[in-house]
Amino acid sequence: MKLEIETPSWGYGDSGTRFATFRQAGRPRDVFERIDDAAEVHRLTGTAPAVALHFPWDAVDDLGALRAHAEARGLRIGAVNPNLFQDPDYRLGSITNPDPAVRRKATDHLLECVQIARELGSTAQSLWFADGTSYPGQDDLAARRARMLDCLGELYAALPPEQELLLEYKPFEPAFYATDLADWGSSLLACLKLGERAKVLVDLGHHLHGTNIEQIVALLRAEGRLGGFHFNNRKYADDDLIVGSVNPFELFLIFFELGDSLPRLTIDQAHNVEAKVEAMVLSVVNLQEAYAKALLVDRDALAAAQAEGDVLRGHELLLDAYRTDVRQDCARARASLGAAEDPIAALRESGYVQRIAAERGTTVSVTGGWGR
Ligand code: RM4
Ligand code: MN
Ligand code: MN
Repeated sequence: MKLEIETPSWGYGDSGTRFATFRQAGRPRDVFERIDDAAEVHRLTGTAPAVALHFPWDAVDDLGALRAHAEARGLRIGAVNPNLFQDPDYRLGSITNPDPAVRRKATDHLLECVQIARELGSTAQSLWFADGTSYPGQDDLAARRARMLDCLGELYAALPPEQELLLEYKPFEPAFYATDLADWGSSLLACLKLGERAKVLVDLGHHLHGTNIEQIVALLRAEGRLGGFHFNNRKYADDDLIVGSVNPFELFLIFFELGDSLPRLTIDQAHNVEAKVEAMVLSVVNLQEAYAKALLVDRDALAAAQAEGDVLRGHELLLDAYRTDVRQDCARARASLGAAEDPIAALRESGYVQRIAAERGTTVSVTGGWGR
């Protein structure tokens, strides 16, 4: 009942692979319609009351009208995500770019997003940088990091007290040799330099294979520096698939490590071929079930087994919770939140998808392109 998930405005828009973008009928034409879709996900699931925004993808002339639109639909604005990866000026990086004029431009965008967040009532800057180099020798790695810390320091100094700074890492893509914030350690060290309101954001698609993500979660949580998540799932790289679709056990273990102190929980998905609203609903339902299962772990028995050094008892206690069918409990929780017992069936019966397809068609938005 307490779970709250932020869904991403960009997850409702068209996205694609390197090879093609398939336009879907009914895809939102602007941020107002993206918010309408987010409201539909919240109506069905009861636990998606916030929508994370991406700028300039979600830029509007009247931020007050945008905020009012969200609030009228029972939503609040979640994290603000500045975009420093599409402007041609950022070809060699944004806040690590060797050219001071480009770094100035990038930092100004970050500062602009602080003001946008203020006006929208958002309490977080969620930062991901595509910065990195593709070849050894392309740039000075230490100098790039120093430039980055400089720009982030200026941003942090401008943050109002209600806003936190979330720093996301990713090992590769689009840079293929050295990403400037490649792992949790690189992000954490930067956060420690910046200040208490700087925290690490863990995106489940941003690790090399074999990385124990739940252990990273435990470590950052213990250090008080776990800022939040970008939930999605992957088989190979940063696939941005539906949460819990490939590795539901990992998702359960992450919630187990979180215990009852939940940080900001955001979905970060790209729906290339699947129905977008339904994909988001399924992700929220999968999050609800993973969390419910984690709440079922008998922590007293677990502590006793661990104290006794009983290797498999603790493991069995986790499996016991994971194997419990929580679907009816979650359905009841949703019903008491005023949402749907079976959100996918309710979505399909509601005619919402057909309605938006008829109203919005497949028109390309004025701005067009990825994430919009
Ligand atoms: C990146 C990263 C960011 C997201 C962009 C669209 O890989 O996950 O969080 O904003 O994709
Ligand atoms: Mn992400
Ligand atoms: Mn990603």
